[in-house]
Amino acid sequence: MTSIADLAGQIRSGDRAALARGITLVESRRLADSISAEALLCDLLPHTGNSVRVGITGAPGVGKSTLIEALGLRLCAANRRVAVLAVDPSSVRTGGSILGDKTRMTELSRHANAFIRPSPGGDTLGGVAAHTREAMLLCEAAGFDTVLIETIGTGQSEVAVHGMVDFFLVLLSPAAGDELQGIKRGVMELADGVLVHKADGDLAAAADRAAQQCLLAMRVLHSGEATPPPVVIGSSVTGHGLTELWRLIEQQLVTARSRGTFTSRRTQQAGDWFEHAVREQLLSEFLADPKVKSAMRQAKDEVVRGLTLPAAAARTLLALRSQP
Ligand SMILES: Nc1nc2c(ncn2[C@@H]2O[C@H](COP(=O)(O)OP(=O)(O)OP(=O)(O)O)[C@@H](O)[C@H]2O)c(=O)[nH]1
Ligand SMILES: [Mg+2]
Repeated sequence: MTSIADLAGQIRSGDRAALARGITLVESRRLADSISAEALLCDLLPHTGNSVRVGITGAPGVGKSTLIEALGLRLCAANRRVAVLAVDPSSVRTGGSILGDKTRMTELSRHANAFIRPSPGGDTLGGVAAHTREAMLLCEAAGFDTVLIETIGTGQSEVAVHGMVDFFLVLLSPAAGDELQGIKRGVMELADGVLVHKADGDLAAAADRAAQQCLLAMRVLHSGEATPPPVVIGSSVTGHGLTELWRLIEQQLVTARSRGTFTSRRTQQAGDWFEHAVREQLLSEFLADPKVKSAMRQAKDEVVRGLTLPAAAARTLLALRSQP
């Protein structure tokens, strides 16, 4: 069996099989594995942080995976090392995965400079997202300088992905006029940039119109700021607009670095993840307590029968913590 120190060394040397094993370790729910995973992450922490982290979201079918494949191949051709990860809320429910089942990103997955990891399974979105963040750190330690994270635009998962990336890109389809109403306002507020996708063939004219509409919407949403997040047009089928898109992302990050907001955003994110971890650990330790488990069943029964108020029952339950 490889020791954690050996595994860390192999990951740092860029060994993909070791990286995959490391990610499996951080995703594991076994207690012994979580202790090893923590040791591995601690070992590798000084070697993380050196990548451009980009989150990509949008409604199902808007072309997120196709964009990642097209963009990823261009970046790999330019000698960048690209890791692709996913936070997929549907995997929490069904055990499926947006990257694993639907789109295999066949060409990118074969490229020597790329590493693709489907979404981890898990009980909660918070857990899946935390694992994806840890997988991202391992990828960075393995020398990947670009991390692309795909997530479906449903609301909660965007907030989680926004909380782990430097640039959050929202994809809209050329029918964005209707779509803008469907996509939650909160998601548009999180966007660092918007790509009106599938701007090719018959859809090109509609994409132009959608971009104009979106620009107006972004101006309203960000009326207090000097410049609203940019809106661009592109197609992963023709490749049109993709060079400009990446140039724009890089430019935004250069500006963020010079203003200090790049570092402050990452600092804020790390603090938020810490608080999240405290909450998760408190909750799981509390719920694992046998005393709590049985009291919880009884309290729940009383609540559903209308004998106790939920808040009062919760307070009684929490008071068990301080009892020996
Ligand atoms: N015309 C056109 N079609 C595209 C483009 N990009 C993707 N598509 C098509 O859109 C469909 C969905 O593409 P995906 O990349 O799987 O979309 P997705 O957003 O990853 O989908 P989910 O992961 O299911 O949410 C596929 O049939 C693609 O071929 C594009 O730039 N132009
Ligand atoms: Mg996809």
